[in-house]
Amino acid sequence: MSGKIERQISPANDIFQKNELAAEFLQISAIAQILWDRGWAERNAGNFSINVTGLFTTKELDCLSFYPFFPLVKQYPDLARTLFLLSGTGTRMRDMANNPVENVCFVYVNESGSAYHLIDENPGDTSARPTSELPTHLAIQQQLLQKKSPDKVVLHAHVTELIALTQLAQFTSEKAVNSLLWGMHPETILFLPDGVGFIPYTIPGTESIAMATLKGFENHKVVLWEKHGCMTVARTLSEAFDNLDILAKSSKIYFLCKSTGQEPEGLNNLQLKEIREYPPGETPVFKKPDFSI
Ligand code: 2HA
Ligand code: ZN
Repeated sequence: MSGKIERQISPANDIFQKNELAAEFLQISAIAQILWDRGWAERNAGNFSINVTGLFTTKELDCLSFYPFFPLVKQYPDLARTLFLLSGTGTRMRDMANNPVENVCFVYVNESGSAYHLIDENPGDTSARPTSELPTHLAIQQQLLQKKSPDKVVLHAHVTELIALTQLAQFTSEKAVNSLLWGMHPETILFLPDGVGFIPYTIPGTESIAMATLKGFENHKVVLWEKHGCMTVARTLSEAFDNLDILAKSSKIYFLCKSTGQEPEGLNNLQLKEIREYPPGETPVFKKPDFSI
């Protein structure tokens, strides 16, 4: 490697040390720990991407195009010159919690969106390569940019309670699964009024799951992958976790009720309608019960 290029790429360590990223790494560590503790990230399950382009100057981004590059199977023109922090393939969330820096990598998409530069703190044998779900992450991240969405994070996890739900034939449709999830707890429709998308079982890591997921995210913040897990988009990793947590709660309530041998009642349509009609961001004011009769 020529001395000139070495000098130009030496910011690798600076990138990992950048002050603005410290808060990201802290959040990654905290959320990875929770995902592990919940059992939503067995072995190397789960992955995430965070668009961190806004934390870097144009000059800093320019230096990244000297890193080794890898062609992409598909072109993502709207991701040109964007920088992502991604979980590394094969990494474990429990290790991520202890040492996020070692378990993530930076991916900088080139000028045409046809390849990415891999920025790794430890180039060589121990290099972290991006998650196997890279095509899905890039497709969703591109869609978020196209929609001018404030969401910067995409998170995939194996939320046990939701996977169990998709094992039950009666919930393998968008309508049925949303009706159940909304009915089990008022917070679900309050925070996820668009409900979840439902993707019938597809092999993970493929272009076809990426395309189906993309369609699901046209109208939802969370997409369920039948018998596998789910994916969510949010402004921060913490908020992404919240989306999954809320749904897991609803699902758990369903299974708890069923474990008594009874069917849960669920919130009725009027109750759901009332919650929907609260102006966004305002504390719901419940109508006083009428005791006059
Ligand atoms: O990151 O969960 O779907 C590993 C997976 C793939
Ligand atoms: Zn998975």
